[in-house]
Amino acid sequence: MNPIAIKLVAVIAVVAVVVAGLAIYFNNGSEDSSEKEYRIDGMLPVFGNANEDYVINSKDLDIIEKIIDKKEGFTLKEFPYADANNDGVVDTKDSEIVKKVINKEKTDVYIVNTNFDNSTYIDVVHWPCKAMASAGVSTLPMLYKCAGVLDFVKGMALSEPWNADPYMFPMLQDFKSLGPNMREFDVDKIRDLMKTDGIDCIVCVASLKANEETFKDMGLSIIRPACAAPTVDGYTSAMLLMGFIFDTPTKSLEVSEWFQKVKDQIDSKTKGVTKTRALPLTTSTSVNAPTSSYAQVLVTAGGTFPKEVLNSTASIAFGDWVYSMNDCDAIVSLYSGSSTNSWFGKDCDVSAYSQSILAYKDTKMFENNRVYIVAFDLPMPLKVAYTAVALYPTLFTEKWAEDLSQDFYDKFFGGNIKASEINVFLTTEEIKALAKA
Ligand SMILES: [Ca+2]
Ligand SMILES: [Ca+2]
Repeated sequence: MNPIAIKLVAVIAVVAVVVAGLAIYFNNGSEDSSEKEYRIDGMLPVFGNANEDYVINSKDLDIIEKIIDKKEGFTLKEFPYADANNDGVVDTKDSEIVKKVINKEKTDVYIVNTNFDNSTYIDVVHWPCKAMASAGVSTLPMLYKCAGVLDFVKGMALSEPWNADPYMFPMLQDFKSLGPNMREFDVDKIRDLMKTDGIDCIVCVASLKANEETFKDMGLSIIRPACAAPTVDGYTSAMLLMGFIFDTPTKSLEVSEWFQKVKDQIDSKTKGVTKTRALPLTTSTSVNAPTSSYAQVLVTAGGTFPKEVLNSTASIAFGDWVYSMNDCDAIVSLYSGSSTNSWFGKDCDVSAYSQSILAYKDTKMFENNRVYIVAFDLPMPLKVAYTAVALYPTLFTEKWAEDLSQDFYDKFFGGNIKASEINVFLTTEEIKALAKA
């Protein structure tokens, strides 16, 4: 049977169901992700996903039809994501959209976009998308790689020096910038890329300024995934959104579930254990605000913050207070690599990080052998795993994180990375050796 015939059968089946008023199980063709059961803290942030799980499938259609039929317990209030076209009511327009998604037909869908400050808003996407222009913010390529959508990137807005890791992203090294910097796009360059590469969406994190409406008028969809989210919930939402946008959900589901399993291991091992209080650093001279995505990695890894910084919503400059802290157990420095000194290269020169040590080498945490450097550029699930090693060295070993990393690279990055050959985590011992050198 050819694809068109299969689609026709599916449409006829839908009609038959509406007539018979029975639930139906849809076959989504070659994609089996809607049939496998997953258990993940998080959801696909797309309207039409009425049951707020990880996919849009017949279960969502079932809920929408029950709301339309006024079945007891089925209301828009109970299922806010049932309103697929975001017009405030649930009717056949919503079921039509969900049927089109299930049958992989073009339709407009409404997604939840995340702004740079983590606030969200709803926007329309002409689904499914085929190719994207991307902002050059470093967290986006890693998001694409984890979600399995890197191949859909046809161009990027870049700032000099372009910092995409050459080991992790060789395919992104030859792009000419689509705009004046990593967050902005020139209309003419985008128009050219629409012609040459068929891009139909822009994925970004920050404001596109006045250009955003122009791009929408050109027919482009604007997508803002929560690219730095350190929680399973947030990470999953970003992963699933990217998988959904390009109608390639399987890898995004697998990677989300993988992260959930790591989080479950951390939670079960740290249950009942006094939480480690740590200072989150990314640079040598300031502490990240506990509310920031950078710092929240520590919370996902089971830690908390010392009282001196606990209530701060902005980053905090280093001062004498750091050297007189009595209630801080550890320092975790999340340190970014560079294109010329990548954490993912076997030849990574870790002495580049010795400068940051000067800031904290007179602290009690350093004296107590409780400072660590974790590669900021790691995929989020691995960053969380290594942070757990730093926070709870008696519960989690570096070998545990390394074995997890190998499993992750094998499953999601094609298996050509050897976790044992790259040095993405520095213990106090290693840091002290660096400080002496
Ligand atoms: Ca669903
Ligand atoms: Ca509606």
